[in-house]
Amino acid sequence: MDDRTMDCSSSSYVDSDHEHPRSIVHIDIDCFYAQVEMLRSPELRAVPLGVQQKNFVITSNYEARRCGVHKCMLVHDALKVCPNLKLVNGEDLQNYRTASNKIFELLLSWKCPVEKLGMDENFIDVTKIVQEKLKSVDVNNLIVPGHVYEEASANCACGCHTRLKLASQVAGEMRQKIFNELGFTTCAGIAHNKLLAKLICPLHKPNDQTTMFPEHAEGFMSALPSVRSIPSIGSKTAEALVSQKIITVSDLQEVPLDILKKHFNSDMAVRLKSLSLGNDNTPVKQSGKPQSIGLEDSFKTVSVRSEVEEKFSALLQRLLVLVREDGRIPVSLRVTLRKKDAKRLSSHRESRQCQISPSIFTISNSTLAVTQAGQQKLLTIIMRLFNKLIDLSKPFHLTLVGLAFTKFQERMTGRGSIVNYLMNDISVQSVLNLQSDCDTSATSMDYSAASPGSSTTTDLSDGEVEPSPKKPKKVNWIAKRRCLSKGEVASPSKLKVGELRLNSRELEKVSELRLNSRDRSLTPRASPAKDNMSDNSDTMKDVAEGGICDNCPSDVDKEVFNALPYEMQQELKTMWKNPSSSGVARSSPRTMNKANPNTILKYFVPHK
Ligand code: DCP
Ligand code: MG
Ligand code: MG
Repeated sequence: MDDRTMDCSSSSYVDSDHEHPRSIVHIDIDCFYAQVEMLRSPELRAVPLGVQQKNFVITSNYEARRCGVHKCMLVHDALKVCPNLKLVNGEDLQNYRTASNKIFELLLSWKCPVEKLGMDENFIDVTKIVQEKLKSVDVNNLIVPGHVYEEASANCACGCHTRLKLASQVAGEMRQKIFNELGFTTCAGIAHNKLLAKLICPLHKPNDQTTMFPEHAEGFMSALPSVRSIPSIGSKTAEALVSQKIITVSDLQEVPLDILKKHFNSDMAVRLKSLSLGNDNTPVKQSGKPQSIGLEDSFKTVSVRSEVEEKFSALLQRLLVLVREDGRIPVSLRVTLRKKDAKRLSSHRESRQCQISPSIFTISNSTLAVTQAGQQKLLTIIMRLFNKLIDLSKPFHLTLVGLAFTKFQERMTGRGSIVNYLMNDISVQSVLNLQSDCDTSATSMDYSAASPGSSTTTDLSDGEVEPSPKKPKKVNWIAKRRCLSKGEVASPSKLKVGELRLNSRELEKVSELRLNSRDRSLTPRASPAKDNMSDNSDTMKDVAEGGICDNCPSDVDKEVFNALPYEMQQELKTMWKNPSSSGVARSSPRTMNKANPNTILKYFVPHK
């Protein structure tokens, strides 16, 4: 099949004036949860398998489907049609999420936009890859893997047939790689837009793919039985359409736009019409990390506080696993309840959220973690939010509890981040723990405190939220330094190696350092005349206040220096006295080469 048009030079293919310029792949994993279970326990491959949540078989392997078990079937009914159905519990979504993320990450390796849709679907815009391929392939002999939806009737002048054939090959490569590296079989749809790619994806299930050329779009759409078959038409829009006797997609194709505009706003009417004809210009939006990470548990009814606490505790355990995988530090927590209204015989949801201290979380070996005490603290916060939502003096009936972390503090990583320094150098942890330890007790020097009992305790009693991490209290460095300076200098031996707590206030201290360095540079860079440190006496002078910064260079911000822990001050002093001994010349930190150690000095650089 040669669909090469007369003017299909390579360059004309990439012309954005093309009528059908894009090549979109939609990939859906076959019987996703069931495949995850079969990959974990290969013996399940040979038997009809159902994945159970509550009383439902939410999915099943194809062996079970052949026996008549279908998605979202009642367990009772599934066992009737398939008595030897093996059931596994699928209520813990952790393994499914992990698999989903691995598939997404693998697709990213093609370096084109990937949009994740739910757990087991991804859109990939392969337009650019196809453009590249066009430069090197013989377009006369292209083989299309899998199926083609109807044979191509006529060549499209824009050259899309060739592009879609190449896109189909890319889809085949992607599916093969997913199988080779992760073991999952998949289906794919290949078309010139997202709508069609998604709709044709399941036409040949399992483990196959389907390509559609644009001229078949309208005919394909007209055969869809219900307007709900169009993914972006939700229940409310469908209801509104049905109320106008627009039931099938064919009805929608035929109804005059003017009539539609009487019932929907103009943009919506045009969009509905367009979708019915198989047109969809929405881009593949690169997926990032989710805005919130949450879990819910529904049940018949819970009316006792202690039971609610148990539910939340179990939910929290599972949620923390997800947060650890995500890697971001949560700073906001939301509690959701579904209350049964006995009078109205209906249920409704209510939520309450509050900010939480990032210091509840620890980073150990680059992994986010929460200590037992931290977990207890979170549970306390959760139950306080619960108390705000429920009047405990009256009976209550809940049918769902939910927990979600809704805002996150990005962990600062990368070569330029001070976190690198902090993560590598034990002594710096005292800086980070300074505030909470001082606040807790002036004598407490237990820096192992990934510190449950520290001042980071979320106090919801007053206005129910902690001070916002975005607007931290101004930290009085001098006061904190005093807390440390009573001969109770932070001892590295008391620090837990690798455990690092960064909260926003602590990070702000770091930025304060940087800000100060901008105005009164700690580095001699701003003071070229003092670059030569061979004669310390010229460049250092005593500081009366506190008697701490003796022999500091004159261009050093004393306040900042005094607020540093003892070890760090010593390190700095040693370097100032003898720059070569530490391998860090007292020239600009920016000029340090790779051989130089990771030192706090390199973070004292004025921002440009
Ligand atoms: N799922 C769910 N609840 C539903 C439908 C699905 O929890 N009502 C879960 C189980 C599925 C997964 O989402 O494995 C993906 O949904 P799909 O619709 O893609 O179904 P499958 O991947 O299981 O099967 P298929 O081979 O038809 O894609
Ligand atoms: Mg699927
Ligand atoms: Mg799916």
